[in-house]
Amino acid sequence: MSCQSKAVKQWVDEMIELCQPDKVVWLDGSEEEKKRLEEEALSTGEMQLLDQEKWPGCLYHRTAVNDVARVEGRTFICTRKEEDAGPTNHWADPKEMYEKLGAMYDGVMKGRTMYVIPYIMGPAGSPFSKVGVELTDSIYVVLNMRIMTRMGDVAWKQLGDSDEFVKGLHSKAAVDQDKRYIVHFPEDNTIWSINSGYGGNVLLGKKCFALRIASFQAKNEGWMAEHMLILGIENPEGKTQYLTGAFPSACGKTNLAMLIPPAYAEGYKVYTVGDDIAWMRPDKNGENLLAINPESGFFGVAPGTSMKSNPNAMLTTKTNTIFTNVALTDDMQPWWEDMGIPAPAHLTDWIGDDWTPDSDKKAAHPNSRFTAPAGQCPCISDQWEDPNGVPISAILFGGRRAKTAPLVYQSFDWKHGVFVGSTMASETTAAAAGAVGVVRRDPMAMLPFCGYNMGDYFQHWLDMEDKIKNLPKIFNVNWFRLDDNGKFIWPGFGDNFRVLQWILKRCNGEVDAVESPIGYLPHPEDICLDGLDDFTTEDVADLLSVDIDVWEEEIADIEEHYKKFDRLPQELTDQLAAMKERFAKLK
Ligand code: GTP
Ligand code: SPV
Ligand code: MN
Repeated sequence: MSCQSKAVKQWVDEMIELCQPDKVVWLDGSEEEKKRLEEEALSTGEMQLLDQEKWPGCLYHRTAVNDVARVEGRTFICTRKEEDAGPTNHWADPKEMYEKLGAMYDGVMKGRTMYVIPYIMGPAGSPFSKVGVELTDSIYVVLNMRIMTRMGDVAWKQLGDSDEFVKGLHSKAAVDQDKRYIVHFPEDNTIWSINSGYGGNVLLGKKCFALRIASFQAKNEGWMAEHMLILGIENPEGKTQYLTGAFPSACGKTNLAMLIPPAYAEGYKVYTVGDDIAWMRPDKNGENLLAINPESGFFGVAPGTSMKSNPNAMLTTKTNTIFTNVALTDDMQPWWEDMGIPAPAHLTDWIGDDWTPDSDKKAAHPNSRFTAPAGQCPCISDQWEDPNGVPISAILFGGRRAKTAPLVYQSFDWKHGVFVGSTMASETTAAAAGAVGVVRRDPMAMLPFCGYNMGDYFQHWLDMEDKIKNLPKIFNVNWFRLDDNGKFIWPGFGDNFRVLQWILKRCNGEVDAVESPIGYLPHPEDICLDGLDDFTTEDVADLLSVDIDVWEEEIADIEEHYKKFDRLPQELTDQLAAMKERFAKLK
């Protein structure tokens, strides 16, 4: 099967004329093709082979030192009208942007090969799924897209002769950070990316398509594209319930999606459906909200991943995985901080320099990543490729909050849940360029990923209420409260199951809760602590405390936050006023 779409062929011809590659390769997704590309990337030094006995099929790659994370300041949403991108997105006139970048793409692939990558976001044949084509001059991108998406002939088959596909153009160009642009034209289903070779900037199926373009499509078509993990929890009776969670980048989605329940929870199993992105839509009868994972791999944060913190991720990455910007041992094994393996006497760090344990720099970049096939995950759900998706019982919001947010609370209802999501905040991480550890409001973890006006996005969330009979319950979680010494209070990771269990009990009407001004809180004794030796119900009570003075500041900050939006739904302003009143009553 090759490309049957006239629209694809015509567009590829135009882009060839623009970029002037020496060679054009249409990819089919076969094993033979993969081998050929790997060999080429190894021969040029673009990739390195890891120890094939210990890490079969695994490759290593370093990006340019200036190119290690998404660049939100250089990410644009180019709608015809500026107000449709909204005040929280960078906007430029599409005509001007096409001209400006067109000049940069002019002849950029001279002396290079252009790879044509057809791919599907979503399982083949699913009514949720959508086709994209990415043109790139990077073999690294091809090999990653091969893991992260259903790539090759399967996508031409899905597309047929249709002209409905997302056009993605990528060139590393000179990897010049001053000329780096990640640009979306939602009204044209088009993405142009230039001067980067890193993750979310260049794997165009991921954040660019599956969130920015897809969120725009979803709003127009009545569904949701969200920055969410999806997991299933099977109880000892064999019943499985699913939940999704939106946490900002590097705030624990991959870890939660793969958690192993503590020993006390015998008979419970947690299954991963997705670790980063969820596409959700009501079923035909409007009974349930169904979710799929549009990706087929994990592009996960390496540092901190160990057999202790996330054994499922460690086992997933033992074979057929690409490691980017981690450190290398002298015998060609990947290494990163908190991998659970003591640092060897000598490493080559992510920059390519010599590194010893007394060095004051990190050996692996804090945003170094693994790209691993989802199917290799020991706890992958047997529903993960279900074309119809899985029904969602609960939606979690969360982030890194040192003080304010309690361990968990439940929203009063859907509208209040949308309010909770719209006010989400987190301390920034290394996943995006810029300062780390600054509190930033990141509604629904979508601020960097919404392809249209955020006010309209909130309205879209509010509108979903009438389309779903069994609405998922909405919760907020925070694994990251700190004690006075700056240490995490909550053990986190597998022990987060204790919180998930309370959440499911709430969904099933099996436990009551305490009403507070911010939502329903658990009775501290309803968070099971079996097997947690150093942790008492008083400690839980402490983690669940809602400090009135801190929340007064929080309310003032939310008021400032809301001023940033030009199309904020009245409903959310009303929700804020109602919360303020609930606090006032306590005084
Ligand atoms: P993206 O891939 O950027 O979207 O990140 P993510 O949301 O999938 O985050 P991930 O699970 O990779 O976790 C990021 C960091 O948070 C890692 O360093 C983890 O070790 C740490 N982390 C995850 N869960 C917990 C937790 O429950 N407690 C604590 N203290 N840290 C956690
Ligand atoms: C994130 O930053 O949320 C990621 C990594 O998942 S990237 O693909 O670079 O966006
Ligand atoms: Mn992410």
